[in-house]
Amino acid sequence: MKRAAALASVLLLGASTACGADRNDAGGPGTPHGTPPPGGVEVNATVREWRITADVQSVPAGPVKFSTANLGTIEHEFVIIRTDYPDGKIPLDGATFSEDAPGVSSPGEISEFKPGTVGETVIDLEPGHYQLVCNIEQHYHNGMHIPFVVQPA
Ligand SMILES: [Cu+2]
Repeated sequence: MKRAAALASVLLLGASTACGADRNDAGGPGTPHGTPPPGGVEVNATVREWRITADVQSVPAGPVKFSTANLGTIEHEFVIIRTDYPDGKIPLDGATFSEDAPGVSSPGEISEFKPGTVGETVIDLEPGHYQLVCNIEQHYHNGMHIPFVVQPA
């Protein structure tokens, strides 16, 4: 949402074959990800029906680059939610939850992106409890959420 969303980009999967287990491809041509923000960290995540994964469950506060692959068959989004609600327990308002309800806020997201693509965004995160979710109708209810913690730097 807001300013962070403007930084989000979507890349085609397969255009990033240089990004393998070896993260040592920073800056090379044709390597759209694998480059953490200065002083920050990168989180590699996936979305699909009806599951979200991330390669780390916590990061230090500061700039965090999310690179999220859509491995499903339909569009998904990837929303960073700050909340103290337990994982999966944010109260729904119909088929989604309000991202600015009491006790819920979103410092950023990758808005809906297509199957077979990778979305990216860099977000400056403060210490706290978070969830990484898809808030398309019914997707949170169907299981697209995981807990995420930002530690004091
Ligand atoms: Cu979804």
